[in-house]
Amino acid sequence: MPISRRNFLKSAIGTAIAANGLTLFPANFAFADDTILIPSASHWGPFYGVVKDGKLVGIQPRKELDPQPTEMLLEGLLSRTYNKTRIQYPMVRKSYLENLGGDTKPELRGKEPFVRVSWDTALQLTASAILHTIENKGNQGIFDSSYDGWSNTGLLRPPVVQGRFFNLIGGCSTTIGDYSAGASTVILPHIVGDMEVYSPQTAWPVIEENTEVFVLVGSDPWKTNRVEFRVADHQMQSHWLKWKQKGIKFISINPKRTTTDRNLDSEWVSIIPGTDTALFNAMAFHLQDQKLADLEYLKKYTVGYEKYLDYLLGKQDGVAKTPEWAAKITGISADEIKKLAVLFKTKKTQIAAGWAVQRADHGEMIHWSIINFAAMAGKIGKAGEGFGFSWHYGNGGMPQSGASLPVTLGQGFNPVSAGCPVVLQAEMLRNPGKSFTYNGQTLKFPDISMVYNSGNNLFSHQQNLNALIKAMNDKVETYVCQDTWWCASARFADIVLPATSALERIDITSGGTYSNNKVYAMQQVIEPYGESLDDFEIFRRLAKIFHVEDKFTTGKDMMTLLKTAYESSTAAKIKPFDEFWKDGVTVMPTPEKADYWQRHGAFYDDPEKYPLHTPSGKIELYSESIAKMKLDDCPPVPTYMQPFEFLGNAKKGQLHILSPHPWMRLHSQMANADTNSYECVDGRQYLLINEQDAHDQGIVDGDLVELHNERGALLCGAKLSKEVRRGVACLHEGAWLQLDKLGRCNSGQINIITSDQSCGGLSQGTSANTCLAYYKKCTDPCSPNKAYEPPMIEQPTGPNDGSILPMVDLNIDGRIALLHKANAGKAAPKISRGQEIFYASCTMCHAAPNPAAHTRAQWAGITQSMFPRAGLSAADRKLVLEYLDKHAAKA
Ligand SMILES: Nc1nc2c(c(=O)[nH]1)N[C@H]1C(S)=C(S)[C@@H](COP(=O)(O)OP(=O)(O)OC[C@H]3O[C@@H](n4cnc5c(=O)[nH]c(N)nc54)[C@H](O)[C@@H]3O)O[C@H]1N2
Ligand SMILES: Nc1nc2c(c(=O)[nH]1)N[C@H]1C(S)=C(S)[C@@H](COP(=O)(O)OP(=O)(O)OC[C@H]3O[C@@H](n4cnc5c(=O)[nH]c(N)nc54)[C@H](O)[C@@H]3O)O[C@H]1N2
Ligand SMILES: [Mo]
Repeated sequence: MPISRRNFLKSAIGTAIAANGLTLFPANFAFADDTILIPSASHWGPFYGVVKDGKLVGIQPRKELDPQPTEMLLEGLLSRTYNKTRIQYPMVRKSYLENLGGDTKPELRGKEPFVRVSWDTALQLTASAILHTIENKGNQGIFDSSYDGWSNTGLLRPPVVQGRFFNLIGGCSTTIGDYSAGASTVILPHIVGDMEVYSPQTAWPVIEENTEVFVLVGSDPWKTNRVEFRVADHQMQSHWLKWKQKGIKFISINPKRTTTDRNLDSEWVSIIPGTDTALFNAMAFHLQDQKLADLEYLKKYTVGYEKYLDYLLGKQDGVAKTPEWAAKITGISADEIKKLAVLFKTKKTQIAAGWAVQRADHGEMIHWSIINFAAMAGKIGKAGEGFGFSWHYGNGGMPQSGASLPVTLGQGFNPVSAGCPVVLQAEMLRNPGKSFTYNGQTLKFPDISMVYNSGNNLFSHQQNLNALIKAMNDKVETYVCQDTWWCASARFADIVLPATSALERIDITSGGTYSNNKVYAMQQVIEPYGESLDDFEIFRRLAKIFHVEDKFTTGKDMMTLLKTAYESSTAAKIKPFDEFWKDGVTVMPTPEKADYWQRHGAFYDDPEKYPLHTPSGKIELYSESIAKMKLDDCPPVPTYMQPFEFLGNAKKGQLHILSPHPWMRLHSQMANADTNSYECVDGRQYLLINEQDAHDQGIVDGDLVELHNERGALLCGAKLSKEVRRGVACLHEGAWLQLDKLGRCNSGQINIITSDQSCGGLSQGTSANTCLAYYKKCTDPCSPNKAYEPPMIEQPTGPNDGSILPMVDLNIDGRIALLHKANAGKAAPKISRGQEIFYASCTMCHAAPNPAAHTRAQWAGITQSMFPRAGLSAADRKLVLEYLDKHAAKA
């Protein structure tokens, strides 16, 4: 039974125990002589791999660095390493191999067996497909779907090396924009001159000293800080608990109560999903109505107040945005809205919003409406007050060390400029050449016939998976997936290249996303599993086939690259590389003044000297730049617009299904680990559903539930709760896809029912949280969930290792020679040092990999938090800014 096992593990955590082959070691455990400890680091935290006879037998946390290691680190990492879903050998889908160059029957993807082949064969087939695409469509015909997927935490993680390889052979089409905060990263530079979502937050001690009310808007830091894009170390919890003890009042605006709320005793303000913009506008209206708006602040720090007021008062649409108006939309009473507005105005208030609110239809509006409210209340930049959109992420609020981090090989410059917003992949495949808008530009979809995916799980993270599968099968001739496990993205592929897990290779990384105060060694803990190869090595071999190996590696091996990277960072001044490598970590000091840092504080103190990087230098309550774009769905003030699906237009029998990020996984990562099963109901993703809603359909705790709408259907397990709003249910994203014979996802993968309509024409971000579905008790499951089983595999008919090449002469060398000949006349573009550094280091920091994506002023704002994340020295920063200045969009 999952529950009793978890309790058992919890109670036994103080001693070394063995249960079902799983061993936990406490921090001070004394090991026998035949056991070695090898330091490494992961998204889940820093650790020692405990190795005996060359086998990983356990994970020992590093409590001195991470006071609260999660079960994902302690148990999940081990159980997924030797999981039956590891990909052991290169594989090719049967019909693809048998009908090479002919009808490869893409409709059988995910349904037929794979055949084991040798690395040579797999890479020759991959190279041939790349060449075939370039010969027929040019480099733009290849789509790198890897965006900045989560994969592992190393410097040389798959999206980096994949980008680097393709850019050396003429480039490829790529994704545009960001998944996590796609709407806000585009709009906020227009409003406050920074993306805000990836920026440092006011330092923890400043909150402790000053703040009286802390508002969480769709934010659950206890959960989302469990993992980190680099290395989680769970520093935030003790500070937040101190705030609670000190008497800071926490208010949580959310359709569900969260773990954070339980830890902080937050007051729960239950809201109808997708309506927060109406709430903040109504609170702004109330400040105006009660003569509580801070007019002096508005005059000194903002522009556009009059125009925003026109909207609030309903000058154009005849609808005043009163608390009564918002009460009907949000499900929060008018009295409560008024009370909150006055409380936030009269107390020292910090408003912390998460990102799920903007992964929804009209996602561009929500953070903006919070900013306008906070400005009207006169808060932004005052000690402990204002807004912050990254409290829930990367230890937001941790004082900043100011250290520079290791920098190594980057993606380099991509000669192909075509791309596709992350969520519009299926639409792109269906509509080559069709135009779309993005941040005021009109761009065209490329014509794709090959997709290469490494280190991200697109058959998990993309919305409307049925549409994606169809578009892939109709349009994509070859789909290559390079992954470590048999997740759905690998199962649906034609060619599968097994990557080692991060425990089976070397790399380095850093910790404390916003503090940047640690550099970690990722030593190789165990030998590669099966025939898997490092991502770097896979692309090095491909680069060799294409005669660009020297450029790919710069003539250096991994260890030399890592050492050079380390030596470029502040860490090298503290500890020499060899010592660092042995210890596994170098901690860099944080200056005391970092404890006093207030977000937007300099602007508040002296707006003339430290203007925001907006056209006006101030907070733009109304944006002229947005107005000029004339987008129907992105007006120039933060406007509440009815989402395409929400409870306000739901049919009887429908629920609003939210897809929060999972507690016990990192998206789809660890879905195959034992730890995931603790949360599952009968092996499937659980659905958190309101007791009354469950009762209406005769559903009891633990029942199998079917969710369905016009996009698809899935099966999941009911967990009844009072802590989720009526009409709303939560299904964590990231379950692995397994379609049953009725086409329903048997595992509970949310994206079979979500929409791939973007949130709006400005940003084309995802609208994943805008989703209605019918629900019922399921009485006809076809089988248990088989998502976490390996696929069918056939042994090849030739020698056992599959080393025979198919009967077709691929003529790789001849075709590459032709390609080089065709390109011979073209001079290589001259690249400035600033451009080189930008493409090497900055483009992996969530900023658009294109200098024309932002104006000069916006870059000046964005780079203030981008440069520290990229770990650039002062001299390099200057060079990059010079490059960006030259190529930025016109204001
Ligand atoms: N409905 C819904 N959908 C969402 C979201 C939502 O809120 N709701 N959130 C969205 C967001 S914000 C994000 S960031 C995305 C996340 O989407 P992804 O970044 O795709 O998420 P992961 O599941 O972490 O996928 C990482 C993949 O890399 C593989 N991998 C791990 N290590 C290695 C390695 O060393 N080498 C290689 N080659 N592969 C490796 C893993 O097996 C896994 O398949 O999902 C998005 N999708
Ligand atoms: N454990 C864990 N941590 C993670 C991740 C993970 O997969 N697992 N993923 C990481 C990544 S890539 C990202 S992008 C971040 C995501 O960070 P977020 O996007 O902030 O996280 P979510 O869990 O999607 O949503 C946070 C809260 O928003 C609430 N919410 C949803 N819709 C609404 C709404 O309309 N109004 C209001 N007021 N609230 C709403 C949800 O109920 C949830 O409690 O987390 C990161 N951290
Ligand atoms: Mo994300």
